[in-house]
Amino acid sequence: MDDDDQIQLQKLEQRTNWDGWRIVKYQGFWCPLPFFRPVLSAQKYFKAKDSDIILSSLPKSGTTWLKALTFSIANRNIDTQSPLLTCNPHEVVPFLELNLYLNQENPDLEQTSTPRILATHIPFDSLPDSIPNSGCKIIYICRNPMDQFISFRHFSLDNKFGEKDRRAGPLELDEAFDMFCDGAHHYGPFCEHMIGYWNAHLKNPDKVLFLKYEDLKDDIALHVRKIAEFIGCPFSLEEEERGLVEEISRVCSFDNLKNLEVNKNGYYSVNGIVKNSSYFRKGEVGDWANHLNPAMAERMEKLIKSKLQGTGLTLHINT
Ligand code: PAP
Repeated sequence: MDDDDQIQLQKLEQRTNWDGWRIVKYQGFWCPLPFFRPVLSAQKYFKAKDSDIILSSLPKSGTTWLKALTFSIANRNIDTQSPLLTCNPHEVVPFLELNLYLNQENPDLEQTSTPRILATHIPFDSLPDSIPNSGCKIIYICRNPMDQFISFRHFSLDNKFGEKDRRAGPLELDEAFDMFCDGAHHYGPFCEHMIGYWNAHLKNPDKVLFLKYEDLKDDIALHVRKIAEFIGCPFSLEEEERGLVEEISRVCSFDNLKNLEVNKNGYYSVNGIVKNSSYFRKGEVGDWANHLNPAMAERMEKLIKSKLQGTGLTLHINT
């Protein structure tokens, strides 16, 4: 981080997230401190190409699944040659701020094969300018915030992920939920994150595809076709007839990915070591009900209702 960035950081509000990570409020969102400098670098240096596909999400909203699907759809390689059989989807589709810009200020991304499929958790309004301003495509996925919160809680507590950056022990569930509802969490506030991409989708649906985890769970084949059309490579009649849509859906399914050797016993490096298995916990809709009480759910429902009022965005929160 150069001196200007240091000075900027010193002026920003900081808090400790419920999991012990420091988070810093930057451009209206809570950026995990270890990714602050990488976010600045990505904003400064990343040059999107018209052919790029950017996958965006809040953590634990279906990113891993979306990476596997988009990679398979764009490359049509789901046979024995697919890298997904031997690599975690996060290795196949890197994040801007968590991988590419983490250790390098301005990495050379020119050699990456086309289309470049890259991911980020950065909110729409804070994306590097070249993303909204180029012809590249953005695919956003969101999820019931209660499931997302519970998923993140398991992930963060089960892993040594970012241990060196944790400044405190984790808070109890109810205190953590309070912070989450207040929007103080990784890349939060969650409603604003979703609304940013939702408005961008409404403004330009050919540029931003807006997906919901629960809808993919409900009908994956429909969404595989939708993603293919959106990125400009719809399935041909021949591909449809040989069952490619179903095969991509199967290869990228929770059960298939979870049971691959690499995802059972492998590790992924992102500001620390993460067990690949922790990206495949339950993969269900509505697991929040096993952890949050009805009063918490009611609070969340009210919050979402008031925040999303007038936006036209609805979430699957009662399933
Ligand atoms: P990330 O943001 O850290 O990459 P992300 O992939 O968005 O995480 O979220 C992980 C969640 O997606 C986990 O949910 P859970 O904790 O409620 O189980 C994980 O199980 C789920 N998941 C991962 N892969 C798939 C898949 N192929 N199909 C459905 N759900 C999946």
